[in-house]
Amino acid sequence: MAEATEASVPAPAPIIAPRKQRDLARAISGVENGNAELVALLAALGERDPKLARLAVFGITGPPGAGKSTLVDRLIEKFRALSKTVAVVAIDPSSPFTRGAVLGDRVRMQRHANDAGVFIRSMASREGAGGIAPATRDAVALIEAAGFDVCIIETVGVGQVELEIVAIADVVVVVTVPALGDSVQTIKAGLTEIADIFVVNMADRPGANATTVDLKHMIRESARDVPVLQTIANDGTGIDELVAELQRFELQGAPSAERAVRFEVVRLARDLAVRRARAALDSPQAARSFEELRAGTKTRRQVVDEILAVAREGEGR
Ligand SMILES: Nc1nc2c(ncn2[C@@H]2O[C@H](COP(=O)(O)OP(=O)(O)O)[C@@H](O)[C@H]2O)c(=O)[nH]1
Ligand SMILES: [Mg+2]
Repeated sequence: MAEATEASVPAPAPIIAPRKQRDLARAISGVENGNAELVALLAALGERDPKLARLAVFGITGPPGAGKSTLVDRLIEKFRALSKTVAVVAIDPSSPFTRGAVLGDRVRMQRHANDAGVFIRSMASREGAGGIAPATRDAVALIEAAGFDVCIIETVGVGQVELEIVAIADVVVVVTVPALGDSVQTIKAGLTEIADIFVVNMADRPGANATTVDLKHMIRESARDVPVLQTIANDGTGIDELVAELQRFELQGAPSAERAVRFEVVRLARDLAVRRARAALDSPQAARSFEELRAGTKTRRQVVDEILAVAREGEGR
């Protein structure tokens, strides 16, 4: 009896102090604007300590209009019901210069705006300049420092952006919709590689089962164990199953860690190579080579090789 009485008293919903929310929003603006001091501070704090890290980071990606934001809204609701605080970072690749909200997303998630256990932030992506990576990674570090339990990153599945999500998220969910034609050609090959979970949203539309079967077939070929779920984000159908899968992955202890490291190594190596090439282009040797190019005493190929040689000098270090 006593137990029943205790169980009937609802636990207070966990929140993040409004002051902290405001500070978090400011700090994220700081890293977005490249505040050097803040970025250095973050670097000093280091990566997430695997022993301390308790923030679960879920990436949700897929084509525009697939229902990602609607799904995220449902996930917020479920995680709140599980007494978890939730931060959402919506990456908007369509407007590289506008800070602030993607209007539709804001409207869809607005009902959580007064919940102090929820933090919602839109960030611009910087396609061509490292994509989402630097500022988003810092934002996630800040969200973790603020003490959130769950972070959901929504990205539109176009270009490089969705590939970079794997370097940040513990679990990547690829959202798709029933194919209009007779196959799932709409799913880009790259997306099957990064998906930990596939969601066929808009399962209320015709073709959902065929698309699910097609996806399962594709996955069987790739020999990876990727669950394929159906959801109707509009009415909440299938969301419990999605949350269960997300939590199952979480319990396994970030199986995507090795994959994240692989992506990160490639990304950092690329950045390093670009920095060296730029430095080589500004070197005295390059100035001499350009001089000879103008004078017509060296070919373009020779000049490229000379400058590349300068870039390579630093390789051993
Ligand atoms: N019929 C149907 N419509 C949906 C479903 N999920 C989302 N939508 C609608 O699809 C539109 C795009 O959703 P949105 O969440 O903004 O997609 P996003 O661009 O992927 O973030 C909205 O009008 C939603 O109401 C669903 O499961 N079934
Ligand atoms: Mg959206």
